[in-house]
Amino acid sequence: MVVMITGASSGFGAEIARKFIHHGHRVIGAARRTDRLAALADELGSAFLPVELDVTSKASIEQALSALPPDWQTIDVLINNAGLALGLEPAQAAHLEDWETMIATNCLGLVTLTRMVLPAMVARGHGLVINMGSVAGAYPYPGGNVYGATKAFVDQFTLNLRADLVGTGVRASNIAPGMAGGTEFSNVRFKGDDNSAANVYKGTKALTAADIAETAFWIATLPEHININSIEMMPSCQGFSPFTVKRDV
Ligand code: NDP
Ligand code: 8X3
Repeated sequence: MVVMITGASSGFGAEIARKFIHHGHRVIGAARRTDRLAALADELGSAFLPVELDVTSKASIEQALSALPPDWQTIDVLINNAGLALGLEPAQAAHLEDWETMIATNCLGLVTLTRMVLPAMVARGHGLVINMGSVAGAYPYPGGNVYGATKAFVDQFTLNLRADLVGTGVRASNIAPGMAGGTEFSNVRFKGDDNSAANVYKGTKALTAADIAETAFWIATLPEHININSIEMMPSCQGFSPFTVKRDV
């Protein structure tokens, strides 16, 4: 299979690339940081094709897809993994630019690339789109405001893809992980405040990128008559918040 993975320069994306390549598949690894992609290419060899891509730019997506070498143009699996959370402030204090970047990356970037890759999958009667959602798309938490809303979008977009693609041979799945450590997610969220980022995982046994890679690989290697619509997964140490109750006492 040829698997295109966005956000392959770090975290889940890099580990998903390793997983598929170790099982004999080829991976187009896309991200903005080409130095990271080059290091991964050194590690993984010719089965890994590094591609510079900014999902927030339609022109960048078009350029990346049109520049694929002929024997890499048949994308069997698209894994829309690139994404980010920025900030944890309450809505009334959050930065609008952070909200714009999250929507541009997690929503607009994901649908743009999907729209460009889908027609060839449908024409071939074969393909799979895996979108990276989050438990934040299903459960609210303080400061989750727009990040959670973008992941709810990813969840519903995936289900609506299913509605459109039924009978075409093209499948769509949403993976919604809870807290996962060992990636740059929290470093990005806290904008380089690595102490705050590390504190998120203190005393926990969080999910790992390898756990997510295992799940993505499982979904992609099931027989084609099976479509996993959505998988929600958490580390055993994570649960649900109680409702907030403001009492006037
Ligand atoms: P990382 O920060 O380690 O990886 C994020 C990846 O997204 C990087 O490779 C980054 O590459 C890429 N990316 C960000 N913006 C863009 C862009 N504009 N264009 C192309 N690539 C971009 O985080 P994770 O691996 O933890 O997260 C991966 C996905 O999983 C995200 O969608 C995240 O929301 C989701 N998720 C994470 C969880 C967690 O707890 N870690 C839990 C649930 C979901 P580069 O900067 O080089 O462009
Ligand atoms: C990442 C998990 O709980 O930080 O999507 O939102 S969480």
